[in-house]
Amino acid sequence: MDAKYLFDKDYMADPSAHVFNGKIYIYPSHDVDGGHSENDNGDHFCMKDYHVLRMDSIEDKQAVDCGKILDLKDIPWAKKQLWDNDVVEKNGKYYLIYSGKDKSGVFRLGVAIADNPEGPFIPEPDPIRGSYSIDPCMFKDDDGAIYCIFGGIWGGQLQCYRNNEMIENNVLPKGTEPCLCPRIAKMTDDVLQFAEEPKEVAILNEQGEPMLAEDVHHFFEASWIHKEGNKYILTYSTGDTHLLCYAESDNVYGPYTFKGEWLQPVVGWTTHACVTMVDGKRYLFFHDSVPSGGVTWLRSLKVKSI
Ligand code: FUB
Repeated sequence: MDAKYLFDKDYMADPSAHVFNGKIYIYPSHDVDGGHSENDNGDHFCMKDYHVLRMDSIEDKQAVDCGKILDLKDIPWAKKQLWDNDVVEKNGKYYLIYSGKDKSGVFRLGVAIADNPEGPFIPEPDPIRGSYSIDPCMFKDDDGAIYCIFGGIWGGQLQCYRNNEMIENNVLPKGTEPCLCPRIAKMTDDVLQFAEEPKEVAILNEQGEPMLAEDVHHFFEASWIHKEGNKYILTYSTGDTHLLCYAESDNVYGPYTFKGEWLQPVVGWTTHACVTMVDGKRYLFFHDSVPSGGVTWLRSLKVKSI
């Protein structure tokens, strides 16, 4: 399938797509124009709610908006910037994990729960204990274990943490230092907390050496794990080099070895995608800013087969 836009009624981005009950559900960020100028902190991404979109078939011309499923004003701990989210199903309940800034301006991850994939989702009163940064992906392994993979640098604040502790020194690795990599933590049985301290997921280059900060394929944000056979495949964005890459591992915790690029730079600063199997075929759900005329914070959803 060639690339097609999925939803022309509104600006949405950062898709997480899943097949639930035979239908395709897409959980995007809901872009808005909040009047902020573009900066490295990402203040121009000032989203205030989430919607879920549905497709009965991947051949549908457009996805249907099932409506708002969570609003910033209903989340007791969050103050602003509802960024990327993902949903995982367990025992007939649906858990939406999302990133948002708390009242002190620190990104945390929150959980909201629903009885069906179309919500509404009821938020937990507090963020996940020990959570930080952005872009959670909820990966359910074949044995039912659920993992949260997360993290993003610059405005995503990952560089402000070492060994899961917030550090004073907000400095990124440079040049020949290894790049910062995403974090992973297994979730508790009730999917409400981390069951373990998050660990760094190593990404190696094609030579099996740690991916360097200066490498065009360095990790930036938007991690997504899916599994094909026994291989775990990590998709991620390189941010300031604007590529969408993938790396493979035999172990969900990594290390992951770089294998290639899913996408060349799109129109708009960010690139962010998920890989979802639908009817046995692999699809890339992603976004670009073509319909808004290149406005980085007003993005539109797309899908194509890969
Ligand atoms: O949507 C806000 C941020 O932009 C996401 O968290 C990043 O992955 C980038 O797409």
